Amino acid sequence: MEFKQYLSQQCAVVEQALTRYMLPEEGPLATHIKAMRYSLFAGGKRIRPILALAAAEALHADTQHLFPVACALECIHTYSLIHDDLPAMDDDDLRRGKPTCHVVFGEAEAILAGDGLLSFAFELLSHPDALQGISPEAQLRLINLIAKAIGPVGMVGGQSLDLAAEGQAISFEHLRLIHGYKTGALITASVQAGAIFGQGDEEQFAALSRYGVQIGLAFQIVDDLLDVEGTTEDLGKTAGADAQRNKATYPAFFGVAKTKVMAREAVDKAIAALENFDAKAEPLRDLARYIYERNK
Ligand code: GRG
Repeated sequence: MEFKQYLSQQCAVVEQALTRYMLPEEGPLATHIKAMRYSLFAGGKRIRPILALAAAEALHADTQHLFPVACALECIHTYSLIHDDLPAMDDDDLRRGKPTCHVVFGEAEAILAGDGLLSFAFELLSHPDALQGISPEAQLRLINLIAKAIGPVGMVGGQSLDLAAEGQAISFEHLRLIHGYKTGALITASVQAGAIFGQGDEEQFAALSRYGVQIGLAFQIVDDLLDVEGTTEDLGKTAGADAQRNKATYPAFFGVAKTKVMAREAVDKAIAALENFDAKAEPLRDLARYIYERNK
C-alpha cells in the first residue's frame, strides 16, 4: 500500500475510534463536550496515535486493543494545543486555519476543555477495552511512561521552560532541552506506548525509543523551519524572522540550509534505529520521512 493511502486510512480509523469513545454533545454538559470536540475534530494530522499503532505493528501486534491508548494520546495533544493557544500563553486566535477554542467558547471554557481532555485521556488509558492481551504490569508501565512524558519533567515542564525563555538569549543546549520536553517527550512516548503494547523485548524497546527520540527531534526542527519558511522546500533564505523576533529556533542558530541537514540527519538516525526490524516497520520508516517532508 502507498504510504499516503496508509496515512489517510490510519487517520480515518483514529477518527472513527475518537468518535466512538468521545462523549456525545448532549445533556447538561453539552457545551463543555462541544468545546472538547471542537478542538479534537479540527483537522489534526493524528501523528501521535498513528505512531503508537505503527510501533505496535512493527512488532507484529494486533492493534485492536490499542485504540483507547491511541485516542488518549490525541486527547492529550489536543489539550496541550488548546492551553498553548490561550491568551496567557501564546495568545493565538487561529489554529489549523480555524478560530481557537477560547475564541469560540471563551477563555474559562477553553481551560476546562483542555482539563477535560487531559482527564478523559486517563479514563481511556484505563478503559476496559484498552490493552487487553498485555499484563497488568505492562499496562501500568505504559500509563506511567505517558504520565511522565506529559508532566513536570516532560511536556508541561518544557512549556514552562519555553515561557521563561521568551525574549532571553538562550544557549542551543537549552533550546534542545526545551524542545525535548515540550514536543519530543509525547512523540517518543507515543512510539514507546506502541512498543510496550507490542510486547517486544528490551532491545526492541530500546531501538524503538531511539527512533522515537530522533523523530521527536526531527519534528521540532521541521516545525521551526515551517515557522520561518512556510515549507522546508525553499532553501534560498537564511535565518530571518525568528532571529529578528529574538526567538530561539534551529534556523535562528544555524540558518535554514544547515537546519534542513540536521532534520535529515535526525530522520536518518531514526530509520537506522530500525535496522533489525522487518517490513512491518516500513510505516514507521515512512512516517520518519513524512515528518521531514510535511508542510503543515
Ligand atoms: C500548554 C501544557 C501545555 C503544553 C504545550 C505541545 C505544546 C506544549 C505546545 C504546542 C505549541 C507548538 C506549536 C509546538 C510545536 C510542535 C507541535 C506540538 C506542533 C503541533 O503538532 P502537530 O503538527 O499538530 O502534530 P496537528 O495540528 O497535526 O494536530
